[in-house]
Amino acid sequence: MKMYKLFVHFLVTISCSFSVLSLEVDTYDFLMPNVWPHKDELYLCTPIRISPKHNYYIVGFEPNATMHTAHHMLLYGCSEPGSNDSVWSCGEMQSNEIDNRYNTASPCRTGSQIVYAWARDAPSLQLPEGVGFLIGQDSAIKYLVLQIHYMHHFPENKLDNSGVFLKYTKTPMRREAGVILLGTGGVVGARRLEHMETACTMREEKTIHPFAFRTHTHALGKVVSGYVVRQKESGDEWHLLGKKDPQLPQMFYPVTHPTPIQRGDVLAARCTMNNTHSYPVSIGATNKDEMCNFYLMYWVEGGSPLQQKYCFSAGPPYYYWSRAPEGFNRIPDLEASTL
Ligand SMILES: *[C@@H]1O[C@H](CO)[C@@H](O)[C@H](O)[C@H]1NC(C)=O
Ligand SMILES: *[C@@H]1O[C@H](CO)[C@@H](O)[C@H](O)[C@H]1NC(C)=O
Ligand SMILES: CC(=O)N[C@H]1CO[C@H](CO)[C@@H](O)[C@@H]1O
Repeated sequence: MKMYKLFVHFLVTISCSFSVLSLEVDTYDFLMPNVWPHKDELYLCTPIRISPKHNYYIVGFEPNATMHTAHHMLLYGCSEPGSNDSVWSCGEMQSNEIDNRYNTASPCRTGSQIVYAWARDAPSLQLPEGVGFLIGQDSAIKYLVLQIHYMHHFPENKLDNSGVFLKYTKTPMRREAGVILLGTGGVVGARRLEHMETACTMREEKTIHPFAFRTHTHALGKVVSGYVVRQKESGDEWHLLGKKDPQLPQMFYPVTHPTPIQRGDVLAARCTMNNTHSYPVSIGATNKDEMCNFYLMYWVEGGSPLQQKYCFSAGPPYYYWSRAPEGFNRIPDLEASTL
């Protein structure tokens, strides 16, 4: 018996070290090129172009930043970057203020998707074993763009090169990672507690394995929750994928139920917004507007991720789960809006 255990242990050790050996992982230092954050609340972006002649798989992210400089970092995959500059100002919340130092553009011009998020005081997420983000030749991701939010300006002559060390390999990974973004349009009426909701039935012949989620709103968001809904004769089953207070660091957290999602299942998300203002607030890109986003990160076995990258609804007052074409029942009204 002892021998057997030892043997098993030996086998496991060997196969582990083999997979580590056969997987040649390199590191790319993706860092800000000595930028000077000259004012408060500055978002800066810097790009890298991926060689279009090769496939690469990102298998890990190691933040190289200190929390008193970078408030958050986001890594975007793009088909085209927002600018051809080596650094540009890329706040999600565009203001009308003209920046005299950096040109202003969004992180991506086309094909935007978030592949990594880091926020201060939060642990970094590791991709599960055998999972990689495909970039380059056979991927829509031709560029990676690093966005850093500098909350406070730097003194004169002090430069920053925070960023992320990308762990990547050319060895094909059997599990490809992908992200689907659920979100809404719409308006939150004055002094109103509102539900911004969306849902989409999965139509592709693929099984996706969710492993992480990220929520995003501006100031009015209280709770953001995401579900997979299985519609059965006996009633809808709502399985929670994740739920978060969007005022906490907005990074990827492990999903609550890593249940495989198949064709016919429905993905659904709700943002509970509390508008304490005396005026309505709409979904939009400035800091006076709101957002309602739930990102789901998943892997697929032996194939490409979903072609569907987004699941958006018109939001309130036009769309609610209770009036959705799926004809939902057993909506977890309380659970979806409380932490
Ligand atoms: C970047 O340069 C390329 C090639 O000159 C051009 O096609 C593209 O439009 C430029 N992108 C931006 C955002 O200006
Ligand atoms: C919404 O905001 C009001 C005013 O601050 C507060 O009294 C109320 O408890 C809030 N509701 C929720 C659900 O957060
Ligand atoms: C902020 C931080 O951790 N910076 C480090 C990033 O990595 C380089 C080495 O590549 C260090 O010198 C920095 O101190």
